[in-house]
Amino acid sequence: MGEVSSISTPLTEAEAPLVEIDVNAPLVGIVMGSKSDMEAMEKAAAELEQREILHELRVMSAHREPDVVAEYAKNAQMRGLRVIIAGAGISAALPGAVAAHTELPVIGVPLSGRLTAAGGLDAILSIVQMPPGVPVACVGLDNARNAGILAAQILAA
Ligand code: RP5
Repeated sequence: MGEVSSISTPLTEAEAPLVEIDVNAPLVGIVMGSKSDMEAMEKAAAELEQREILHELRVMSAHREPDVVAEYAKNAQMRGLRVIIAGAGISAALPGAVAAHTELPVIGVPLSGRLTAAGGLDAILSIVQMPPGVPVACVGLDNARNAGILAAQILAA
């Protein structure tokens, strides 16, 4: 385990859980529905790398491993993550499934791939058409680079 931040002034209720967060903890979680998404999603990681923003890459499927996704999203804020980037193709439920379990901003990346219908429109609509009250930001098709830049902008705001 790495260094732990310390605060000498009294903490508010909201600040209290933060003292345990490892200072080397990732700020951005990059998740994707399949290993086959990795090549596209690494472009988000490259943008964060360039800006020296700590991040992690994980593969987890909303449909094949729903419990893993729920657990990851529920623990994300407590682990120190501030933004989650989620990429998926076809019936791209992952960004929405993550957003259902966290109040952190979620950026969805619709991916085209070998199984896509309508050239990626399937994933675009799956990610964009979230129900009111559960937002997911959506970048362009296969544009994980923009997700990395947007995550950096959110962190800088
Ligand atoms: C989606 O299904 C994944 O995000 C991926 O884009 C697509 C195909 O997955 P694989 O069959 O390659 O694992 O859930």
